[in-house]
Amino acid sequence: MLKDICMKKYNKEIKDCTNEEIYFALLDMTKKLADGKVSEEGQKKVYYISAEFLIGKLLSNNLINLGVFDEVKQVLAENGKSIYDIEEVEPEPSLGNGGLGRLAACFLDSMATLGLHGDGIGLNYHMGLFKQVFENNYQKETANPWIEADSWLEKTDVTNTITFGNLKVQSRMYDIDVTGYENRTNKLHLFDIESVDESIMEPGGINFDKTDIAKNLTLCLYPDDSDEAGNLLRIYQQYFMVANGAKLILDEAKAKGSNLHDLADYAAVQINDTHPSMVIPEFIRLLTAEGISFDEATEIVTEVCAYTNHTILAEALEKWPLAYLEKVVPQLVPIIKKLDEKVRNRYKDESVYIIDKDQRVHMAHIDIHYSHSVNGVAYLHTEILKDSELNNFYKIYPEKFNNKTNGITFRRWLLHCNEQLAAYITELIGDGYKKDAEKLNDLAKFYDDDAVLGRIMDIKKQNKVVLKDYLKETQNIDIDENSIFDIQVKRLHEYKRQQMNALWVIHKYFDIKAGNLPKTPVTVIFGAKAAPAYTIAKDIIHLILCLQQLIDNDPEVSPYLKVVMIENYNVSKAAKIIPACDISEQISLASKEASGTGNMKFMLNGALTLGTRDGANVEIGELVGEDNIYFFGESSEAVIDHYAKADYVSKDYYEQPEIKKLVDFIVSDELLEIGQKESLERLHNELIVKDWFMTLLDVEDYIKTKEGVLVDYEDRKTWAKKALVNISKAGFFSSDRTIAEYNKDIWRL
Ligand code: GFP
Repeated sequence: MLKDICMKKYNKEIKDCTNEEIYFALLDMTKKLADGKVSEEGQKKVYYISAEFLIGKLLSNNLINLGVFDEVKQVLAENGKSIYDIEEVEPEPSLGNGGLGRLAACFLDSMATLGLHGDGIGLNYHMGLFKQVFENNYQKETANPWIEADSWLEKTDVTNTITFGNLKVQSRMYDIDVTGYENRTNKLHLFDIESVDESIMEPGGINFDKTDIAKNLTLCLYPDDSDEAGNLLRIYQQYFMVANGAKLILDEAKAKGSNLHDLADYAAVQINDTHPSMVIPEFIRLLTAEGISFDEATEIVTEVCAYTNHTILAEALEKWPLAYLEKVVPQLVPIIKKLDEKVRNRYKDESVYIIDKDQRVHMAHIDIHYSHSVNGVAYLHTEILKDSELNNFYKIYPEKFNNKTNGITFRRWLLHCNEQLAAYITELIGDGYKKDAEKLNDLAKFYDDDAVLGRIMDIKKQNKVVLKDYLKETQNIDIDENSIFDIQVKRLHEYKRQQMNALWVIHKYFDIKAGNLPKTPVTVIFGAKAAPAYTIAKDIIHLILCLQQLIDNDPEVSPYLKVVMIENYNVSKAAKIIPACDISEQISLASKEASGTGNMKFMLNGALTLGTRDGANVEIGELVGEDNIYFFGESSEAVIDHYAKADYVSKDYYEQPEIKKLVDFIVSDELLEIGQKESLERLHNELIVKDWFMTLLDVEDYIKTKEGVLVDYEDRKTWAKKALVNISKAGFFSSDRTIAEYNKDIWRL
């Protein structure tokens, strides 16, 4: 088929085509194959609405799911081409920020794989989040355009006029095929404005006139919200997403025969975090306009909608000033007020009101009152929601609360990113695990098989070489494949505590200087983007980059320790980094990481977790057993207690000489010579006087535990066994399992 397409499109043989030409030919081929797999519409359909879909590059993933990857790879090889070179041609859409968006992408894959009719609804951000570049050891944000004339996006005929206060914009829906693994094809619907204007972006940066909504609405994900215009723009985006989504959902239901009173028999809507929460009042607006009473509309919507909470951080639970909503979506304000009134009539407890005394609208409260399901994303997280964060709601609606521990798609995070390991697993236990991930448990019979353990370590080594070559090529960085790869890749946030890992680096630097040389050198790899307006997060990146430079230039230390900050960490880079990892850093302050999904990707690829008892780490620990994971740090109960009593004083920890030495190194002459004084001093001060996420509380135990991990690595056979235990127990974390649970308990398709 590829041969024919190349002939028809370029009048050339495959061998004579450029990589770009082959990429576009494969794009055509994949779309055709995917279209052939669109299955019958059932009566009921799931709509997963999300501000982010971090889908990553799609070519290889689609080829795998369509069952033609090996064939295509071989045909290309026969023609002197490499699928991996072709992959490089594809631009990566940056339609997400971190775990939240990547989860949405994994879920789309699993819905299609399980044969569920489930589509995604989101926005077509032309510049995505941003592209991170390092300049003077600092993060700089630049635009990240990804849409080409020919891409996965298919222009559809679906258009709407969306009305805000006194502004109207024309929307259009674009579709991306979501191919299931040997199953149906669903759609990701991305809405755009017809009048978007990329030329309003400041050259080389990410700023633009935030008030020019008709031009900027779908330019960027998470535009800077440090001022009113930025907040209003986010509300414009959110309403634009849900207004188009709600219209689509009602149109599709009606086309299938719904009289709207029975909407719940036709549609299940999953609200991913609070960004899409306005879909609830929007549905009510549309249903009442069709003659349905307000009360009945509210009941219908509650039956249709379900809400997923991904965080307990107060700052991340959106609260929009009513005045802002009045400016952007005045048509929703009377509905929101009525919804609030209903709550006030029923409950005395002010903490569950939708509109608070400062006239701010709590979006999550709309979701909880007017959805039939509220779920957390890991066992511990859901328990914390029930017992503390959302306890007042749990007391009212115990039946709504449920847990759905996150998962990852094994197609991308094993079959694609670690072909060798996948092939070896198939050799050992057959390929049943590709459809039923729990079959990985069959690897248990090889725990003590030296030959198998040896192969597992060999494959790891080869993956380390792949990463080494990639870093050399892309960032001109040299790393040693014989060193221990200790990796922390995730969004930059103080609660995820990259700063604590940096303190370990400082500790190790001192240790090596004192002559305590590690048996095996250590390469500490970070990858993280910081939100543009999050100053301390950017200071942490600055510190890491300064440490990288300091150590690189120190011949005493550099043979034993290396720090690497990956530039512009994204899905494609993750696919190269994760299979090469030995130690997976999951070191958030206990209670703060709702689940984590990187932790699952690393274990599946045979890395051992060094982590706190937080999020899904707890479940990983239960599955692999305490011998096969390294836990440290205070428990979530202890941390929650510290917050309740407000008794954590970082200064008290800082005064301990061992800790003081590490923290003060941030403003040492050595680092000030490399870095910016203002930035390093700010971070230093933050750790001493605030340290809201309690770095200094856990740093001592972290260092002690990490040193123990390094010692354990010296016994390679035992290490390999632990790695194999992790791989064999990862089946539970397949997003196929998660999606099956959503369907059974919430959507009921
Ligand atoms: C958020 C939470 C994570 C969680 C994901 C998906 O991700 O703990 O695993 O959502 O539920 F914080 P980030 O966007 O912070 O990575």
